[in-house]
Amino acid sequence: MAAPPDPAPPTEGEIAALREHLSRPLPEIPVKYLYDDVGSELFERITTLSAYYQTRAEIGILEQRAGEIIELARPARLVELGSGAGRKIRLLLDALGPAARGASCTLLDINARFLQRSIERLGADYPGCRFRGVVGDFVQDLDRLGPPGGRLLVLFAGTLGNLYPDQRRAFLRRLSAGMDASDAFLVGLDLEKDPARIEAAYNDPEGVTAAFNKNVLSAINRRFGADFRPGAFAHRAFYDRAHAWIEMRLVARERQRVSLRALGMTLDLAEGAEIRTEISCKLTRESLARDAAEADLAIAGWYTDRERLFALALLCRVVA
Ligand code: SAH
Ligand code: AVI
Repeated sequence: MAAPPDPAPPTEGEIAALREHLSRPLPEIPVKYLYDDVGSELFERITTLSAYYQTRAEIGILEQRAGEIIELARPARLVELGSGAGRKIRLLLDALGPAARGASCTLLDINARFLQRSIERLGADYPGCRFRGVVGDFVQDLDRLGPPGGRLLVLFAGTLGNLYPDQRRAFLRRLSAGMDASDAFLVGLDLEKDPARIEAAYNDPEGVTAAFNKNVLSAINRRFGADFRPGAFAHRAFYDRAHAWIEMRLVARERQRVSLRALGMTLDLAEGAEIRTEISCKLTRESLARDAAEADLAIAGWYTDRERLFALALLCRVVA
């Protein structure tokens, strides 16, 4: 895999989408822009924070139950969406045992550098397993994952929750439409819980989540020729009980005008004006089962940690 130029120039579609997001009554930045090289490194630091329980919980579940999951799914191919540093897939490869030799593993991520690095490391550590990297967007590029049959598709970390509920349902329908009865989908879910625990995970005292949030402005500056000043914004993360999601926003510390050259637009922000940069939905077994059923998927396996903070669900297609 050759690394593409950094940053890749924005496509017409990306320019139109960003313009539309920034023109909303509450301006937004699409969540995928959090993951430039700096943002991806910052996310890795978030996973080590004591307040950010999600990664520890999910790895703990995988350490205990990966064998069972593999036994149930019996995959010939692993396909991970949003693979990031590519650490968790190792627990599934380990559970495959000798079958990992001769298996194939496709990783898809929006961040080319992280993807290349994880493919190289995995290739060195799992000889005999064929690794393929796809730089792409899991919302748009599901048709680039190869043909159905014998695949265990995986989306870890609770990344499904970073889609709005209607996007989540559309994603599940599209994913399901490309699956056959021998495919399965393993998805990590951050579960509903005490809002204080959730808010603490997105307001760490170390300030890493704040840096991750503000870095999206630098990513937009580089990619779209904008002149956001990250220091002119404050991090805000709060739980919205009605939607059962936490959201991250950036709050303008002062009145300002931002120019976005590639969009041919300026954005005027009053002091205190906010930009939404992420939602992270918290789910339950019931809410997932409802969304899954609409997509002709059913829960075949449900795995949680002792505190029921996080879950992995194994979904199978229920109609041909
Ligand atoms: N799977 C890793 C990383 C999770 S962070 C873990 O469990 O720790 C979310 C990952 O999804 C990042 O690597 C980010 O680059 C990727 N990502 C976010 N939005 C994406 C999109 N629309 N398409 C593809 N990858 C995306
Ligand atoms: C990747 N995703 C599931 C993380 C989450 O918790 O929604 C991203 C993140 N945002 C702030 N901290 C971590």
